[in-house]
Amino acid sequence: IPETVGRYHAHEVGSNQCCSAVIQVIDAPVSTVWSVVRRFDNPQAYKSFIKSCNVIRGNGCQVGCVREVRVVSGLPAATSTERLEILDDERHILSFSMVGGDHRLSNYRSVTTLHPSSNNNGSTGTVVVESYVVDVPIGNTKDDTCVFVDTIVKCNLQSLASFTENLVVRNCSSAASS
Ligand code: A8S
Repeated sequence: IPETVGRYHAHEVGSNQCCSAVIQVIDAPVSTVWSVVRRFDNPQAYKSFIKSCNVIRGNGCQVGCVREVRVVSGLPAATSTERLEILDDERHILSFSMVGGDHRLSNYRSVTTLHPSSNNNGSTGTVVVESYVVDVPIGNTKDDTCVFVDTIVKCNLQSLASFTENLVVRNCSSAASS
C-alpha cells in the first residue's frame, strides 16, 4: 500500500477503543469496484444487512452528507446515522463515521481504500482494505467488539466481491453478444 494511502488507515486509537482491518481481493478492476463503493447514497447495493438508505442531509455523494440506514431484522440494532468524511475519486478512498442510531458502535469511523492488483490471468483485480476504529461498549471486551465488527465488514466485502465480479461477467457477455 502506498504511503500516501496507508496513512488513511493509521487511526488514532484511544484506550477504550479498538481497531482492526479487513482485506478482500476482488477479481474486478478498481474502476468497477470504485463505482459501487463510492455510492454513499446506495450502500444496500452490496451491504446485505442494509434494508434501506435515505440521505437526510446534503447531496448524495458529497463530503459532509448524512445518510440514515435501516438494517434487516435480527440484528442488535435497527438504524444508523452515518456521515461521509472522505470521498477521493482519484486515490479511491472513502471514509464514513457513525453519528447516531440505536446501535452500540459509538465513535465508529472506517476508511476503505482500493488498490490495483494483477492476478494469475494477467488481468487486473482490486485489493480492498477497510479499517475502522470504534469505542468498546461498556460491558464488552476489545476482542468481542473487533470480532463483531470484523464479521460485519468481512460479510460486506465478500458481498462487494461477488457483486462486482458479477458486473464484470455481465459486461463481457453483453460486449460479446453485441
Ligand atoms: C458498515 C459497518 C458496520 C455496520 C453495522 C459495522 C451495522 O449496520 C450492523 C449491525 C449493528 O449492530 C450496528 O460498513 C450497525 O456498515 C449491520 C447497525 C451500525
